[in-house]
Amino acid sequence: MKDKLRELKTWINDCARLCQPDEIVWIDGSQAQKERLEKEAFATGELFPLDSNKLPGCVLHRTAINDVARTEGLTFICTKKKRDAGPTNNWMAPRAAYRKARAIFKGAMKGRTMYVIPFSMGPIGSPFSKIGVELTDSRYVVLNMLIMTKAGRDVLKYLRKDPRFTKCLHSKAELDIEKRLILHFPEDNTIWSVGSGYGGNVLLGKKCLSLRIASYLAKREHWMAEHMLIMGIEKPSGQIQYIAGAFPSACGKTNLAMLLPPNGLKKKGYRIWTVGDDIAWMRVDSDGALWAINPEAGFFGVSPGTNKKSNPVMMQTIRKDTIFTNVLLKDDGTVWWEGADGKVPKRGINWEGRRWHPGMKYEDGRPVCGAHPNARFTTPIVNCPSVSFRLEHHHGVPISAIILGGRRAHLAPLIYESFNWQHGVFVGATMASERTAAQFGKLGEVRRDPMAMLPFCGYNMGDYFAHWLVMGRRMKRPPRIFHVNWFRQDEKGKILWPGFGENLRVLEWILDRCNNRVEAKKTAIGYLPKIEDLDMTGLNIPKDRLKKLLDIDKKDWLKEIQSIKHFFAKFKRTLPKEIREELRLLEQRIKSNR
Ligand code: GTP
Ligand code: SPV
Ligand code: MN
Repeated sequence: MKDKLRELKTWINDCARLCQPDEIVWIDGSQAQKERLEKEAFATGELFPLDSNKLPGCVLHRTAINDVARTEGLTFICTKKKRDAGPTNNWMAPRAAYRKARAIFKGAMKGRTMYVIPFSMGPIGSPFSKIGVELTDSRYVVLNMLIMTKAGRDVLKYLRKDPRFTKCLHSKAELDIEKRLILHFPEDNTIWSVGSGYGGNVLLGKKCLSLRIASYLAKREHWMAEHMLIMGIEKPSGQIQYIAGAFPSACGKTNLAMLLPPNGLKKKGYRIWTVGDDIAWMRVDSDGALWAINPEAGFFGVSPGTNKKSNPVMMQTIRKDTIFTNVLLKDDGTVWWEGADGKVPKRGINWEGRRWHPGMKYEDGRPVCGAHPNARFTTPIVNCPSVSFRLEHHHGVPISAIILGGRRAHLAPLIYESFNWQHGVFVGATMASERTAAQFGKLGEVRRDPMAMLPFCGYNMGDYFAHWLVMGRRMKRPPRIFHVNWFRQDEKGKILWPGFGENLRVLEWILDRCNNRVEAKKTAIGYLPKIEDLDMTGLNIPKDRLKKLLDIDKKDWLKEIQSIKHFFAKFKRTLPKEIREELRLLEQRIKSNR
């Protein structure tokens, strides 16, 4: 038995020699150990308890002020050849990367405990799943990983059967942005993260393993690891169809995954089942269709803007067993964020740990927020009232449609369908969105974000597009690919579409298309709905606004084509010729008004 874990133990010893923790503690997944860690974290100030009547099992955490979102500039793909990381990733040679990080890891855990977290992404023991082990000196990381993954002793059983695992090493070190690195070594199945305490940088099972490393493995093993929500839509007949949706960070995956049917459509009797809100692992099954699992066990969702109106299902989910990060602490031991339900509190302690009141300003006049715009909650998926009964099924769910989208104030209509899989891959490859608070950088700037994977693809994105094309050929019944835009604005900057629950009206059309139940209008960019085919019962939107939402502006599209050309130029010869051809065809169709 012992032998089977030899590789694991040798690696732990090597890391301990480097980081020099005072002690090593194995995470067993028990309630008793979790409570002990919480108590210790209260004592050190890593966590704050919240009111146990109003928010049972909930705690608050604050990150360092310069450590509130993923730092994409400090995130690297470390492959032997630079070409294999591709033009959209930061690259470092593995030897140089290990050397640089080792200097920061050296002695970083002195005076601290190193926790060993064995975890499974996906149901333990499913052939779909992947195992990782994270070493960390952060109790906050341990407590989050216990929610976000299947972590603990049970995982070791499977490691004894198959000793392969992703080696994940994390240390907060000094939480110094100058000494922060998020390194991926796909060729070694290894992740090293140092100098950060923010979720996306340090919960190494999430973006680092389940997207960057997994996307690399997926290409080799012929499956797909995608930044997608997964949801089921049940009709009154009992038929459930599943869709997967890729939207960039903070563009609405969580909201859509647990949508509540709007009043006007209630009498149709739809029911929504949530499978996942962030990551989908998808394979072609023996029936020739694409099947998906959510490898995660929790949600790490954006707090600001979450309320009973925008996401009532999530509001029910986060009433217990939740870790709140960077929100406002109220006097009564509960929490608040901008866009929460109820009145704005008169005072509190904000995400920076400062005494806060509404209207407060920094010296330079900027408003002081109660919660950071990228404040998040970590909450178990099983607490979600709409959680899918197929969550644990080792086959996952069959995907009928893939929807892609971003924040586009202009250009992209509310909804369109691609002509076929290859055209759909082109639509995905040319996705773009305005920057949000989920990543460091200038808000609002439009950036290309293919398949919402720009920050998460663990290899050359040109090869990634080619992989999508290959996957399409492997499927007998590939899902249809759609593009949506909930964020289109009028000339005055007002968002035209009410969004949230009302998005079901668009999903209805998508499913009707998948079931061959509705005709569409063929346009230069794809198939668009006829206005009368969108069920607007109970929603008062003037016809000319709907027209605007579905409008294709030739001038804007010609500009877009230039911008796409500019983006594609980066890929040189790695851009698949099929994708280049799709761009040529689009330009031709737009110019000839087809
Ligand atoms: P990550 O967790 O970062 O991957 O993000 P996500 O894609 O899950 O984003 P989330 O669902 O948390 O959405 C974040 C923001 O999008 C919030 O500010 C929401 O208010 C807004 N949002 C979500 N759905 C809609 C919609 O249909 N319309 C509009 N206008 N805003 C929306
Ligand atoms: C995202 O930014 O896409 C997230 C949050 O889902 S994080 O885990 O920080 O990446
Ligand atoms: Mn995400």
